[in-house]
Amino acid sequence: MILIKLGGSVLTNKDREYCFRTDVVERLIREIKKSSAEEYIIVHGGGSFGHPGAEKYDLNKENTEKPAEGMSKVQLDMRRMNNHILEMMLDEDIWGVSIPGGLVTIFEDGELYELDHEIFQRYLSLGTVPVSFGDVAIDKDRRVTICSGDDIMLGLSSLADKAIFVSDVDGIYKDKNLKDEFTEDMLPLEPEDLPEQEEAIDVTGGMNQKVKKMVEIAKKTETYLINGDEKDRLRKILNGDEVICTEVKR
Ligand code: IP8
Repeated sequence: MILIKLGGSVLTNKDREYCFRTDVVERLIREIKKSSAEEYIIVHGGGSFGHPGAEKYDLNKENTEKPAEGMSKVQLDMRRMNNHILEMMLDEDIWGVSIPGGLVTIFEDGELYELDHEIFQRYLSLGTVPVSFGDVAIDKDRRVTICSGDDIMLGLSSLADKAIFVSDVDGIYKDKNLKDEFTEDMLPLEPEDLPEQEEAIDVTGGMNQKVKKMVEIAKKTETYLINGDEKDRLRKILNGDEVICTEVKR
């Protein structure tokens, strides 16, 4: 099974709320369809659907003043985004089924505590493609928190043969150089290592936190970060071909 994370930065226009980069999303779905990948799970991020609301309601902080209102509104935003992606998948005859991240996870003080693998396996065995996504989730300590798509990737990593993160950059840079391989000892990244786009909205933590999670995932399965803005990279890496990317290693 291959895990594919479609990052919010590649799926949406970060400068406009609720705005899909429709051509890019459609192309990425076509690339998955045309690839040789047979069994896979798609996880998508929040981009300009999920992040503005999560930030507004402080859902990623220890205290949020309006947990119920925030949960209800941000949940709805993410489900709208997810429905749209499922519709685009249906147009390509990919039988996606929605598995909201917030309903299959429990968090403890902002960290993933538990993820229900079994539900994903059941849907896979039906021949469907589970499509999970960053969401608002229950937290044992904080009441609510944000479950990022990366948390879902981490929770599913032990089931996967490969985990592919599709972003809008070629890979991870260190000292201004794109790294073919990235290992834990290369952390932390400094501000000059980050592409300018990273300044945009991202409540689920900066690049360092993301890369730390990728290192954790790399302990369980092969882990790659690729640029989804470049045509055919997703299809090629799914086929096992070499592409410009960073492989994160334990
Ligand atoms: O974009 C965040 O998921 P991510 C989801 O994978 C929400 O970090 C609701 C902001």
